[in-house]
Amino acid sequence: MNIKATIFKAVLAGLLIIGWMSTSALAQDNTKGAADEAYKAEMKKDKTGTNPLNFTFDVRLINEYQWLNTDGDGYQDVITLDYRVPFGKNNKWQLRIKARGASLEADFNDDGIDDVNESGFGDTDIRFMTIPYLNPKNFIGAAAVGAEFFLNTATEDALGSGAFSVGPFVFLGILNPFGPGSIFAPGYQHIFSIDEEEGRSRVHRGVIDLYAIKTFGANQFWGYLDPQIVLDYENDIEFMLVEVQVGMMMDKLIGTNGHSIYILPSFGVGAYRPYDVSLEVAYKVVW
Ligand SMILES: [Ca+2]
Repeated sequence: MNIKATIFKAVLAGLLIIGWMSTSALAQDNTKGAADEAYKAEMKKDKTGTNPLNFTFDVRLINEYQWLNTDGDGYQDVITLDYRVPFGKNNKWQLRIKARGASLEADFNDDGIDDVNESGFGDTDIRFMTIPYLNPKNFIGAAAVGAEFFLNTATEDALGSGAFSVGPFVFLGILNPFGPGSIFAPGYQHIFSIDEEEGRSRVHRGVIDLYAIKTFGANQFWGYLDPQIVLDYENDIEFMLVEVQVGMMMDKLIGTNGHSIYILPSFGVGAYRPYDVSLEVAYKVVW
């Protein structure tokens, strides 16, 4: 059995179902408006920046340190500036920009000599997203779609993909599956390059994302689990990344409005994992 073909068909079927839901959502019942308003009011109080359906102004400064899956020693430190802004009529759209600086040091063949030792700017991602379907009363409360553009901005070959890629994506929002303040958001993103630098590989991969979040204490604390299955169609390999995040609002400690911090360990699974473990810390401001 070809697992990738099966997954691809399942994703296509999912997209068709979402399309059908979006259309049928046009035939709204009278109570839907009230439920939508209640949900939106609830989201307005949430400054954790953890609900992917909640379009806020949002800036994050993130530092991630990765212990790479190389035969010899390999480390990468990535600093990311992540900025999100709602736009369009009724703020129906969200724009997210991620710009990176990276420092990479790796001995691929374990001869004690670094094969790469570079630092500079990394690639930049720009993502557009909207929520064509929202019905908080239903089991599947929302469906989001969008596209991410991966720009080839790295100043050193080792720090980027060497390609311009596009990644359309879709995810569902199952609201409050583990009690109030929780969301399960399974999604799929299909990423492919449309232009590569000479000598660089094509990019063609899929990412199955299984994001599950719960907030506690009236949106003061949160924890999430985000397993991601990466299907590299170009190289015919798979691996998995499992992210775990715990975070807390800082407002009551330092008298701010919408400031928070989090820590995010991530674990690579499978022979082709890019890193064994990574540790991310971030400061975030939501308004
Ligand atoms: Ca080496």
